[in-house]
Amino acid sequence: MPIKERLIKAYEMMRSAHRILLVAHLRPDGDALSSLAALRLIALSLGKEVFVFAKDKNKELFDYLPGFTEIEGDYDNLQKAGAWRERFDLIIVADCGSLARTALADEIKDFQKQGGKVMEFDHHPPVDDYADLEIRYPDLSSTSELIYNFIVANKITFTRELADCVLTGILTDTGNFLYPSAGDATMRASSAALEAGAHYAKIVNYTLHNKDMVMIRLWGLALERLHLNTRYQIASSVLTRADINKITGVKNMDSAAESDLFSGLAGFLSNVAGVKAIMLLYEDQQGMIKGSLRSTPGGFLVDKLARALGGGGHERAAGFALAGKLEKRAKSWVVIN
Ligand SMILES: [Mn+2]
Repeated sequence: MPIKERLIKAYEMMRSAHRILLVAHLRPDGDALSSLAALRLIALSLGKEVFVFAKDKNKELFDYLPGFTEIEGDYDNLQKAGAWRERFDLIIVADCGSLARTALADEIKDFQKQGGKVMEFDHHPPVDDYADLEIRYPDLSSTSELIYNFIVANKITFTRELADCVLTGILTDTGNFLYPSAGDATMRASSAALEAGAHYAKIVNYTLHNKDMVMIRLWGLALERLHLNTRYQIASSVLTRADINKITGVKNMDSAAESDLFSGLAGFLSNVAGVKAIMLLYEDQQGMIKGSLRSTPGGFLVDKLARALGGGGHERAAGFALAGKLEKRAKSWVVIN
């Protein structure tokens, strides 16, 4: 089904629902919160009852988003009000590659068994196939950009409040337009948001200052290890599983959260001047080495290199996985089997 048809179908599903539960991934980032805030406004404008949930929401970050205080972060409060199937007839999951990351996997499966419908808006690569209507576009910068497409396809009035949501999500997931994921369509969506009156200064202030301590420490170590291969003009860095476990203090970080974290870091590293590309290697929890490749402005395209290493992706942002471990030698890091 082409994207436009899917987006129109999604709006029809929202219109025919009465009580909608909106869910994003746990510890929601700006894109997840913005997507929820926008979908909530749209559902309310259709006269629906809405409940919004994202486990462990940070109560301070992005608190200017419309309806921010209506986003419930406490699992117990979500459960309090009784049987799900009676309370909701549609669940919309946003910005969440895996069902587990909703923190509601059992509840959602149960809800579907009882005839409830689930819809998904996302830009992550697929993990679980569960939604009755899946709207997944990994080419887009953010779920918020997808929501913008949803607004346009259904001729929903693009209010200033919706514009704030769309711009916040895009800026969060593109590192303020710095990552290669910010394509032409992203820029057009952002300019539409600005034209609709989005509060640019306020939003940028938030999206620039949203890095938590764990992220900054990981970035710090990656920067410290940044190494230049003068022959190929590639800057690279490595993070071992031991580094990641030590800094995050989490033994089993879920793979979607981890891939968000490292794609942000790879995007940030792609701002290094004077090199053609960057490569970030880290050990994942399955004993594989994940590689993220990003081309720098004016650098070379990285999709072919990724494919040569058994991976894939886009011209400016690609990746691969290798079996093995990272080991430190006297002068450099090597991949061993
Ligand atoms: Mn996102």
